[in-house]
Amino acid sequence: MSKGVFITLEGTEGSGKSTQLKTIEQYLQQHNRRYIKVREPGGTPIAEEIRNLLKTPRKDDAMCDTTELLLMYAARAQLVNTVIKPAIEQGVDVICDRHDLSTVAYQGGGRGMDLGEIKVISKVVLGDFKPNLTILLDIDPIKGMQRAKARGELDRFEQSKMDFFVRVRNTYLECAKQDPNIIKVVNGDDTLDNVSSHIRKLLDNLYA
Ligand code: T5A
Repeated sequence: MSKGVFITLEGTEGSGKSTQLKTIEQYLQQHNRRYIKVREPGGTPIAEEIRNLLKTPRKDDAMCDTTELLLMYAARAQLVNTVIKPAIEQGVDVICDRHDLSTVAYQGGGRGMDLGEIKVISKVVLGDFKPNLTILLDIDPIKGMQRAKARGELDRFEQSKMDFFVRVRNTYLECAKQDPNIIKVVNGDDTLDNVSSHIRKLLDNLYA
């Protein structure tokens, strides 16, 4: 039996990842692929509890950067080992809303944590496991945050200052330059139809 394909969606807040996840689902349904969809941080009961810890702002105990980093990887270890890898082994495709590249962009670029140290932890958690395709939805973070704000209350990350999101975006784009075979940049500021059609072309190439 052939293995499943691992597709990840990345981008700053409001870039349209959740929206475009539906495009990928439709594509996989039309092509009779078996698939599951998950999100990071989260995707299992334990990892969803960690997600709550990570996203909830609290005044009594501000989370330090190292805790944030290690919680991201704790959630990822749980999801990858108990859900993603078993699915892929059984020939089921996996669509994941955010994955390891988010840590490089947010904790590395955004928080300014040491990228070499992040790589070491990533290696411990993931080994050589990586996506077959990463779709990076790129948008000016000012526009992305306007979309996110229109949805209502902001979480702990969304309360960050704009220069944080600018660093996150720049790190994403730098990573895409370094790994152009896997990370494909899509303009997230285009019309919904154009973004979807770009993603469908990327999927045509992936499954060709
Ligand atoms: N994080 C995560 C880290 O710091 N390190 C890590 O390792 C990981 C894994 C997760 C947070 O955790 C951080 C990053 C995040 O801050 P989350 O709730 O999962 O939190 O946050 P996001 O993934 O950023 O989710 P968002 O919902 O904010 O962004 P999306 O999914 O990219 O945006 P989406 O699709 O919900 O769209 C937002 C709005 O824009 C509209 C949609 O209808 C929606 O209203 N929209 C468009 N409007 C016009 N034109 C388009 N092309 C549009 N596309 C979408």
